[in-house]
Parts: sequence; C-alpha cells; structure tokens
Amino acid sequence: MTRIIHLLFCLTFISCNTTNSHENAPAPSEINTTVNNNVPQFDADSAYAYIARQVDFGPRVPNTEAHKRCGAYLTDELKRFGAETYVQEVSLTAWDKTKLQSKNIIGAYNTEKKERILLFAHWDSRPYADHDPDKANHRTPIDGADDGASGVGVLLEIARQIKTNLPDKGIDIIFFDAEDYGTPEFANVYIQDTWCLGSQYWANNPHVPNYTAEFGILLDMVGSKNATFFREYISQKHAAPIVEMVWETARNLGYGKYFINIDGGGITDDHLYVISGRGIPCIDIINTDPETAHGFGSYWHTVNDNMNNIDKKTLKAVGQTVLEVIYNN
Ligand code: AHN
Ligand code: ZN
Repeated sequence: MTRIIHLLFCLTFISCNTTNSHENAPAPSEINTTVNNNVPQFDADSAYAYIARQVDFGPRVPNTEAHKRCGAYLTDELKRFGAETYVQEVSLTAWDKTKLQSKNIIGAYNTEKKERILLFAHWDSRPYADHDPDKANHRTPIDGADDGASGVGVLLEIARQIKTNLPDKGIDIIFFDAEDYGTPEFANVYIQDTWCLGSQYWANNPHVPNYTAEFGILLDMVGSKNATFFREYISQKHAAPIVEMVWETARNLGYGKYFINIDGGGITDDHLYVISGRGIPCIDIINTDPETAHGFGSYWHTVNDNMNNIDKKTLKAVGQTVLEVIYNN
C-alpha cells in the first residue's frame, strides 16, 4: 500500500513538472474582491508563538513528560478560547508493541448546530529523525516545529479568533495524538496502519456518538518557508469539491504561490482514517516537495524540523484561507 502510494506520488510529480502552476495565480491587483468583511484577520505572530510554545516543551513523544505537559497546555488553551473540550485518553499500541499513553484533544464550538466543519492536526512529534542525513540522529526525537506544531498553532489561532467572532456553523477542532510513531526506516519492515493511531481510534470512537461533519480539513506541515501545497490525491478522490473550494479561496486571497493548482500524490495521513471511518469528505493541506526522494520537505523527519524553518508568511496564507472558508460557508 505504501509502495503504491509512494510510487503514485513520484509519478504524479514527474508528470506534473511540465506545467508551472505559478503562472495560474492571479497578481494581487487582479484579485476579485468580493470579500466578506466579517472574516477575522488571522494573526501569524500569534500562531508562530503557539508553535514556539509547543516546541519549548521538547519533543512531544508519547510517554514523555514534554508530551504530558504539552497535552495539558493544549487543553487549557482550547478552554481559554471558549471551546467545549473533550479529552480522549487511550493506550494505543505502536509498531514495536510499545503502549503509547495517548490523548486526542477536542474543542467544539456551536455544539447545537447540525452543520459542522471539522478542522484537525496531529500534536505529537516523531520519536525518530529517521530521514536525517546523519545516521547518528536516526533515533533522536524531533522538535516537529512543522511536522506537528504548525498545524496545531494555526488551529489555536483560529480558535482564538472564533472566541470573539463565532461563525454560523459548528466548528470542531481535533488535535490527534500518535500520528507520527509510524514504523521507522531502520526497522526495515512494513507493518500496516502504524501511523495515525489517534485518528484511527477516534474514527471508531468519536467524542460524540455518530459524529459527522460536512467536511474536514487536515493541516499537516503548514508552516515551513516556501511551502507548496498540491492537490493531494486522497483528498481529490474523496473530497474534490472541497479541494477546489479551498484552493480557489487561497488563490483569490493571493496565496496561489503556496496552494499550487496541480495534482499531487496520495499521502497516508489522518484524513484517510476520518474519511474511511466516518465517511466525512476530508482534505489534507500538506507541504510536499517534488524535488526530494521521499516527496516531503528536505527537513522532514530530520533534526532540522525546528523553529528556524517556520515562516509567518506561510502560516498567514494557510490560516487566512481556512478562516475565509469557515466564515463564508
Ligand atoms: C507516511 O509517511 C506514511 N505518511 C506521512 C504522514 C505524516 C508523517 N505526516 C507527517 N508525518
Ligand atoms: Zn511526520
């Protein structure tokens, strides 16, 4: 399965290199400004601070003190921003049989509304820098400034905005745990479904019985400098109109340099389990790089996934686009 997805991923990128998406992006002066003035302004400084705060705890690897403290911090922040919070505590079994004391952290707004939008990201960070060029680092836990903290930071800033300006629809924010404890390269084995353990659990045990939403948006690695978000294959397959709407919104806001209007490969990520387990059409906004062998940024699963790689301009592009979507839908 991974092989197929990975192959598809590479092929898609190779075949896509012939067109330059940047030509499709409108110049800021050409943007059709039928803007809805009720959309709050996303504060990238604030999102950046939430990312730095998570990273300051140390790597958020399940069963560590940093993970425990950060989990408490995230729950408190959602409460502070007026969300009704739920914490699912569960022991999940990793690829190597390690029992991971895990927490899915959920914040809900407008809980009485039937029409809901689900926003999610993973909050744990990977225990292994197994793609680091230096083999000595392969068992070193990563900061996960982009891979983990960035999506959560953007969603915390969105929660802060929602507190003072409630949108019409119901909004659920989920911080999934144990996404990034998947089988390391050095294990040299393939075991199915070892990634995304928190979302797999939630998909079978939602915080609200029969939970559903109109659509879901996953933010994964949304903070790195010059990030590029292609139309991810699984998102496209199960939620094409949502992909179209989000990418068009980004383009209209002048963020076409980040939201590339080209099909990308498929990625095994939390959205896959929310789609298959709950039947909610979901998309994944995830930074990929057609130039690298694995398809992700060169910092991916290395010790360089730290704050030096985080760029407020990228956070703004993603955060403002998502705000626009939730206030104009
Ligand atoms: C795999 O590597 C199979 N999926 C990538 C999902 C992921 C890992 N996102 C962040 N870290
Ligand atoms: Zn990762």
